[in-house]
Amino acid sequence: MAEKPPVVLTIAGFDPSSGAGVTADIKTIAAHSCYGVACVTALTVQSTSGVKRVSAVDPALVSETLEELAADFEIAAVHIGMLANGKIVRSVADFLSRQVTGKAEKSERARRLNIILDPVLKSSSGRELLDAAGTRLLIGRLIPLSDVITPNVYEAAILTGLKVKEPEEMKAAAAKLHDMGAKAVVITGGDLEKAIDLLSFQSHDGLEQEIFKAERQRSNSTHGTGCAFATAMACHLALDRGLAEATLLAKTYVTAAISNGQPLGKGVGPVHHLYRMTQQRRAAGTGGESN
Ligand code: PXL
Repeated sequence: MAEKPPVVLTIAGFDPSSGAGVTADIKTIAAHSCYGVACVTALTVQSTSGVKRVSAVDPALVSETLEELAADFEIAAVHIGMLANGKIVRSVADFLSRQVTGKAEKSERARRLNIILDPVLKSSSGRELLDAAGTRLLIGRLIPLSDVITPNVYEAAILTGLKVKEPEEMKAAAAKLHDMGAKAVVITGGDLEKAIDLLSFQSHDGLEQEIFKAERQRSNSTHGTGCAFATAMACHLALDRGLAEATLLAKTYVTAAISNGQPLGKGVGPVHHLYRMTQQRRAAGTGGESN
């Protein structure tokens, strides 16, 4: 019988243009040969030209969905994206606390739950995707519960109150996030002049900080890069890869998803989450793209 794929749960908003949010995350999860399940936290009205409206889901619906999924599947990793408001953050934090305690009490063979938090605060078009109460609770409850947090430089600045642009500032912000309870931090700097990501974690030897560099790409297919990066990290951890390897592979995936982006929509187009399928079709000689 075929081996079972790891199950990756995404807790995120719905972007109907599928560049970001749960539908994009499911594509990313499928691209990594994992099985994706999703809990929707908010509906948004948006297209490639930006977010027009946000409507949060009933927090009780979020709690029930999460419990239903956890009762049915053995979840290997959780990706957390847009949460909209404080009540939803509380539902998610309560659920994850129960899961983490439950796993610790179960037999030592119970799979560990990898929790990846992408602290989504605003859309790139400037729309608020988490309210002030939500941000406070995310800091107080979700950061300490998570195994990895993946803020971009803007989110790292808001969460820490520090200026975050240069590599040295990224290192200082990561250190502050550790003081706030973060176990491992990846600050993504795709918007910087040199696309730099910083991985920071505590090891037996103390604080380890590693810079990952890539050339900044001039592309209009960048909608959903943050969601794709964090979800790819969740998949690699679900597949038992280490932190540094997961970071490198997730960065490579996002870079390729940007460079293979197709000109869809009138605004900032989506990354191509499933670019590997086209490559496989080309390699098999069955075509793929029309060009
Ligand atoms: O990229 C952040 C993001 C995450 N999740 C949803 C979004 C956005 C940005 O628009 O709409 C649902």
